[in-house]
Amino acid sequence: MRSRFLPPVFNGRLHDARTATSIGRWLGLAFAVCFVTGLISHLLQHPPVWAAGGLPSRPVWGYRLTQGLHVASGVAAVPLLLAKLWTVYPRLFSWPPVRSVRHALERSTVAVLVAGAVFEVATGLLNTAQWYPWPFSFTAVHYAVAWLVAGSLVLHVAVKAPQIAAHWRRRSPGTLALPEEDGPDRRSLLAGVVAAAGAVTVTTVGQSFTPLKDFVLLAPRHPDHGPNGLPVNRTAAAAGVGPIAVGRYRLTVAGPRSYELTLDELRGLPQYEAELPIACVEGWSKSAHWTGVRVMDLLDLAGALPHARVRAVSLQTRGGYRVSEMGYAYARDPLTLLALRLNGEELTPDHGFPVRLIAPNRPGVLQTKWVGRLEVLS
Ligand SMILES: Nc1nc2c(c(=O)[nH]1)N[C@H]1C(S)=C(S)[C@@H](COP(=O)(O)O)O[C@H]1N2
Ligand SMILES: [Mo]
Repeated sequence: MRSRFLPPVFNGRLHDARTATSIGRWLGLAFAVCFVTGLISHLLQHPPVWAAGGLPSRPVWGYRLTQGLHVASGVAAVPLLLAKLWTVYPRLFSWPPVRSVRHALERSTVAVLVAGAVFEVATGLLNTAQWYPWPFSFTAVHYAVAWLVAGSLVLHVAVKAPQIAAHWRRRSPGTLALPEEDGPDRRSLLAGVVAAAGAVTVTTVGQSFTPLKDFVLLAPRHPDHGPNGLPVNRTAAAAGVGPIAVGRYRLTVAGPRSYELTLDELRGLPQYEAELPIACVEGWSKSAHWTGVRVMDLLDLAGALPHARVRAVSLQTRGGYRVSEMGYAYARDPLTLLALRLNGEELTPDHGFPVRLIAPNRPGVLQTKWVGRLEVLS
């Protein structure tokens, strides 16, 4: 039966189990960091009802750190995943394609793992470029497939445990050449892969890790580019928010004792300052200096109960990020502001003039701009 189809023969070191394991552990580490930080991001953005109230508002830089790690590990996974796939692709041609039920199950797990991993890395990367060339909801699908990848990765590691264990004992089973030591070719490949992962990380991580901002050659954003010295994620024009007439602006606080404030009245309330980052889920973050009114003071004026949840509603009339909710830990944090000023100047329209929410340890998508209404819930 093999006369018509002769599968290619690969017996070099670079395609053996040892190389696959060497690259695999770095890839596994990147995926583990990506998965855990992704879960944190999902929890903070879409908390289950029972957790929503008490989500921690500290440390103030928490979300900035975890989301920065999420994007950095995802970016580093690109060259690692490509190298890993190149190392193992000869197995696509292994003959016969299925040897047993167990083998069939193992291969289908790997198929799910490869498809899921490529999907996660590719959609995540496009997300950092704010490009969504697909019809489904990015967050929901990226999150669901992450579980698929995590599950098939655990199975894959379990199935490959003997090879992995042998790797740590510095033997290489299942190869024709049985190399006892690493040859120069394998060392070069590993060095090249690690260098590529390092290079893509260093040239992108500056969009979140400001000390490396001068190296952000491959990142979609530079932390210094934007009005008020802060990048803009969605401009007022893109959000469909026209010029806001100061004389007509009112902040409505709806609660047990509802009231309205003009912009001048807001400016007349005690002003507080906070140094807080915007940490965008699309992969950039930057700290900024905010001045404004404390949300807790506005809630006290409205007679809100201490554990009340709060909803901030934007003057923006359409779009997914016009509304955000916060539990009491955020609402009562003295650093949670309705900001009027940013880095010593009045907010620019693109940063949410006249008033925007800024709270510690929170995804950027929830830092609602152009706030017109605060609602005390339950
Ligand atoms: N009303 C409204 N608020 C919004 C958004 C939006 O589209 N509409 N975008 C959010 C996102 S995704 C981020 S990262 C931050 C960015 O704030 P900045 O543009 O002032 O940097 O604003 C958030 N607030
Ligand atoms: Mo964002």
